[in-house]
Amino acid sequence: MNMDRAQLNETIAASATPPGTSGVALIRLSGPASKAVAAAIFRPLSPRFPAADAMPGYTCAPGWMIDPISATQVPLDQVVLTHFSAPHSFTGEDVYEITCHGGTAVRQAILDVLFRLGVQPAGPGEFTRRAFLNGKLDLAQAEAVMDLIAATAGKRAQAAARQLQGSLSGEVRAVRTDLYNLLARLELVLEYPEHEESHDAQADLSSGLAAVMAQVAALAASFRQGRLLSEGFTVVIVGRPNAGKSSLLNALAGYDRAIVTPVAGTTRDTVEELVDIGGIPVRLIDTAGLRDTSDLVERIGVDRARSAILEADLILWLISPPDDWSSEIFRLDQSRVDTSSLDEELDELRDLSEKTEALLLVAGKDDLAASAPLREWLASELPDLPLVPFSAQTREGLPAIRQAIVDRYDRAGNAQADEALVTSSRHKACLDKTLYSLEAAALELERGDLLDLVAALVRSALDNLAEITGDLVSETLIETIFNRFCVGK
Ligand SMILES: Nc1nc2c(ncn2[C@@H]2O[C@H](COP(=O)(O)OP(=O)(O)OP(=O)(O)O)[C@@H](O)[C@H]2O)c(=O)[nH]1
Ligand SMILES: [Mg+2]
Repeated sequence: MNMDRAQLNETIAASATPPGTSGVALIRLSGPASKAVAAAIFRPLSPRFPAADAMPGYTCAPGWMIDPISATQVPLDQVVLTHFSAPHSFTGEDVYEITCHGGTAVRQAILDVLFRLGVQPAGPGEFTRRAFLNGKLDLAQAEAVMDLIAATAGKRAQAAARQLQGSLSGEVRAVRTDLYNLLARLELVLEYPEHEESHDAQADLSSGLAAVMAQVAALAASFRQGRLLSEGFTVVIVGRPNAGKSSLLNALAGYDRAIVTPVAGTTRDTVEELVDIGGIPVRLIDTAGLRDTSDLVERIGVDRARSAILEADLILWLISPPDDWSSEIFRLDQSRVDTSSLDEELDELRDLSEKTEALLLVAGKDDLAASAPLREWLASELPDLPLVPFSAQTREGLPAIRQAIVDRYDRAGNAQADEALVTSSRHKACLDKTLYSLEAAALELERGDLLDLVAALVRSALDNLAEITGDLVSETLIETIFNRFCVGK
């Protein structure tokens, strides 16, 4: 068996399915030697099926994996081999995918044979990196592949699929074309300042530049919503000890994530859980009940709760009937309600509602008799705050809380299904730099005497945009991006 060393060195393999036991697993082989390697290790099941190196692209064949180096050539596994012929493959190279049985030993035996033949183990993201370097995907699309794999919630997966389809790249390219046109006209004015067209050109250029800036600004603004998909929409549950915060977290998470007890001060540290609510990846954070305390551990917990409030995209403030409002009192005489224990909390809520709109009041333990007067009292004291009654026992109010989370997300933006949504902070930073260069260009253009500088600024904006699609990126940046991938992708 003769195989080219140099070609083998550029040929990679890895398991594309996760470690552990599964029905089947997928091993990918890509590179210039993959045809020779596949032919050496694959025996078609019957003469009806072609040898690996005779398979046309986009076809598959059943057969046995063997170890061509061993004398006995005992079969390792029965597999299905799929071939993608260069350049019509994911990486753009000759690719073979081995669908083998998903046992740890079987998978490892096949990989061992490949590596012993001289194939290199693929690094993280190496298949996608090759796809990018061979022009099969641009950088934003390659990053979308990673997002698709990472997505745990529907809307994030949808946004990644749109990006893979080229929604963001398309918009960026359209903006770049507009900028190239502007640059061409600008250079005409620079070259022939006396040309009659040059006199009207300035106003035209200004309005052209303004239009491009509006497009870039709109894309950058979509990150307000896009960020919520990539980083998770942070919902923080706060309130006094024993209000039922952990019970609310558990109800939203769908299982007993946090400890619930009748002891006030059960939750000390913040408890976090990632859940999918209406397709949105939501980071739910349960916190220690807010109160003054001499307990050192609890005090740190309360500080953490207060910092969590600051990073919340939505605060669920849970307030439940105080323990001393026994149902007996209400049945006998509702006028005996003593709200003084809630005064301080009311002040805090009023303060907070002036600072943020992302606040939803949840009237907890709505199954208790004391809940009706609490709700009435809250509605009269805080008429402008949205209020949802909730009971962890009856689950009443849960759909309304879920809906409030979705509404809050929707209010962050209004991404239509076909619009590009910027979900990556790297893309957002590139757009911000672009906008900064364009704003400076617009200012210079208005002054009108340094048109060279305007052209230079527009060129730098073009470079900033090219970083998004990877038309202009450094080796280091490519390295950083693809190293975040998993092996086998
Ligand atoms: N009746 C009723 N009891 C509830 C409800 N939610 C919670 N409780 C009870 O209230 C007590 C405290 O509940 P938790 O969920 O632990 O309250 P918490 O706000 O997390 O308390 P800390 O962690 O101590 O701040 C427990 O005994 C719960 O069973 C509810 O909707 N109705
Ligand atoms: Mg708790």
